[in-house]
Amino acid sequence: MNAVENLGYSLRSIGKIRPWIASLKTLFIHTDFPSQRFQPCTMSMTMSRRALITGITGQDGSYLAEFLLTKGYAVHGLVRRASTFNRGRIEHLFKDVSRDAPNFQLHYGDLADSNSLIRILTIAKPDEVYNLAAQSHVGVSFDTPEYTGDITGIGTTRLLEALRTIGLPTRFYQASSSELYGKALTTPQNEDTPFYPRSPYGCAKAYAYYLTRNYRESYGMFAVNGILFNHESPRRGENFVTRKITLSIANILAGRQECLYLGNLEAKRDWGYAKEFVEGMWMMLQQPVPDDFVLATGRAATVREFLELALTEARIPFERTGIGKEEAYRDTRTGKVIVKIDPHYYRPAEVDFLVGDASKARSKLGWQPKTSLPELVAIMMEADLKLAGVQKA
Ligand code: NAP
Ligand code: G4F
Repeated sequence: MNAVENLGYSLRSIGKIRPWIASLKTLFIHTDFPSQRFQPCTMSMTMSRRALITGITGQDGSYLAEFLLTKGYAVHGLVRRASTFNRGRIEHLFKDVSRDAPNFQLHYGDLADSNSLIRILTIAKPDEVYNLAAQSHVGVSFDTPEYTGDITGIGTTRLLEALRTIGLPTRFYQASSSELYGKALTTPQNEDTPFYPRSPYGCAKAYAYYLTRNYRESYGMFAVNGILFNHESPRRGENFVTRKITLSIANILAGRQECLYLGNLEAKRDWGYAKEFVEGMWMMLQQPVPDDFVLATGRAATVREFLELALTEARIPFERTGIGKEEAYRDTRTGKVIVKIDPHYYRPAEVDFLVGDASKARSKLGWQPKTSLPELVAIMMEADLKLAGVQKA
């Protein structure tokens, strides 16, 4: 059964299990006592726990779905309709779906559509919601500020309000971002560092961050923010800088691409491995009281350093020429220029330097990143070489 057929099956099977869901209704009675709303319902201790992931087709959503399935969760995912296939990262998860006990179901919906959120929450009745869906590209948010605000900001309101309206005692995770710190006022950044967002994306995430806290304080909801620094993987979107670099290098070696065009090489980021970060999201929802946490590696590197690590990993000998917009990287074996600057990729306002302090997550959650930056580059480079069907130079 492929992913599309499976969604059809999932939607049909929901119809079949509806009476069963209705019989569970009393287990999710809304209570006015916040402390009681933090208690998991008795039934879900004996049954598999249920999670809803928005953004399940994205990098983090796909790793989180895998992680929760291995923990025995029934995983529901919100997917939006696209004219092109957008389930490549989760297609492999359909293999083990049993018709009698589906543990992985997708539902059509959109963060722009409140009714779809209410419908999906009513069907899935999740113990935990992970709100990972967003227009997540910082550069693109300058071109689509209103849309980014609608999905990345107001989308969170729609989901929290749907949960409040239905009255589920669900625990809620909001995918907050180190982009909140923007033009960072202190280094390294932790949970107490003031925000200074530098893009429509950062502003939308700031709104969603405060709204999540507001629902926690106003309605006693178990709603938390994970303030995550950049995390990458072979599943990273192809127009984020790390993946753009590893995929382009592989395509250049395969003879499918001449040159890699980049913007600001001096920006510094705290890059971790996405697979390790999704575990931290889950840990935040298992705490006795809701709280916000930073997840980061605590080390920073420039885009240039990432690029040079990737070229070295692909065994391409290189030399740098020119400065500023004229800067270029030449493959010294072939003499060809393989990296150039394209100012098109400069942003109207840049975030120059982010590095996180995750000591609170380490002491309270026991969360710790394990993969070093060179190891991460090697993982991504190897995956993209395999995808392009080439060996190192
Ligand atoms: P991603 O790969 O870009 O995935 C974004 C997901 O959101 C995709 O599944 C996308 O669906 C979905 N989506 C977009 N618009 C939607 C809409 N209107 N309705 C429903 N779904 C929608 O992002 P990611 O890297 O996994 O990041 C996950 C979350 O963490 C995002 O909120 C991001 O802003 C945040 N974050 C990421 C990082 C990082 O370094 N990766 C760091 C901090 C915070 P399609 O597949 O259909 O496009
Ligand atoms: O890879 P990026 O697009 O990631 P950015 O802007 O840091 O945002 C990512 O991390 C955030 C966490 O801090 C998330 F919240 C967000 O959703 C996203 O996942 O750009 C990284 C840096 C920037 O300084 C950018 O100007 O790389 C620089 N850069 C240089 N050339 C480029 C390029 N970025 C992109 N995307 N493409 C380039 O060609």
